[in-house]
Amino acid sequence: MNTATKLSGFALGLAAVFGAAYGVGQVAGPDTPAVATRHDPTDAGHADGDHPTGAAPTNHLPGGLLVSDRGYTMQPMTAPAGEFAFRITGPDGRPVTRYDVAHDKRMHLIVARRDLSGFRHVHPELAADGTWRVASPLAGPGVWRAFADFTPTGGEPLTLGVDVTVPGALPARPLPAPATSTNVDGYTVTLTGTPQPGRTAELTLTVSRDGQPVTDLQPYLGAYGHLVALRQGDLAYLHVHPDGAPGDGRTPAGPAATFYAEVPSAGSYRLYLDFRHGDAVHTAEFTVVAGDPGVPATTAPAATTTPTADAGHGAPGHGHN
Ligand SMILES: [Cu+2]
Repeated sequence: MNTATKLSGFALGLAAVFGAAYGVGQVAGPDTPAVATRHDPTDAGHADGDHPTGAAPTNHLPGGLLVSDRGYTMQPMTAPAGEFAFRITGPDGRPVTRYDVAHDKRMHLIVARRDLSGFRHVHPELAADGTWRVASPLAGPGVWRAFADFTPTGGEPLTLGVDVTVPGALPARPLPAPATSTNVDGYTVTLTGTPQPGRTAELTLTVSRDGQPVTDLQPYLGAYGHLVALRQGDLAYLHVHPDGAPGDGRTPAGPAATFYAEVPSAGSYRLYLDFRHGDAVHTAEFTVVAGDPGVPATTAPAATTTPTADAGHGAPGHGHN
């Protein structure tokens, strides 16, 4: 019963990701590498001549949008209740068992619901057969996006994403309004700086508690903070790099942590700052809007279908009516 439910959820997830490839997901179980065998990395539909055969065909995309990229495929596995399991298969079709350490870990698993709620960042354990397992971070029903952020030994850093459905009612949860201050676990975190489409922007997050700056942040994943950004609409996953590292002689342990972020387009993003203090990891979340919110992220379809509809569409998220 549980297995059947999970299989169903897996197929639904693939349908959302692949659209036309739904048939593949429908017949494939999590243990069947059907996706890998249907997606030769060298032929990924790039007839436009942009990429020589065999070169990384999807380098221009933000991370996390693909379940299979450059020959590597993320495959959720059936798992006991309360556990989340997956594996990564490599260009040879076999599970990858060797990974480089990046940000202190060999695998970063990030999950969020499609509505950008429920963010978790966890670190699974690798079994000898290439299966990654972790206590399930999927906190309740909904369609979740699970991102595997890793570097296969001998390969480039990669973030793959897959949809996973947890059955049950999903209450509508609109994206929280943009804000520059938020509270979490008794801490107040403020954000200065705004992401800019197509270029690097400096973002500084400042942590205080009870009105006092926190100056004894604890290192977490090799930094005084770890920042992930997800784009509303498709959950593109953005790496955000910290400025400085603990022990480098110039990076203070708070109250501020600085990051350099480049977002690929105008639009709304949810930022998730993980920081460690009091021997616990806390996550502060912010909604930010990059660029002119009145400009649709994708202008071409609107322009061709509603050529005179430019006026009166200044509201965010409304390309046309
Ligand atoms: Cu991590």
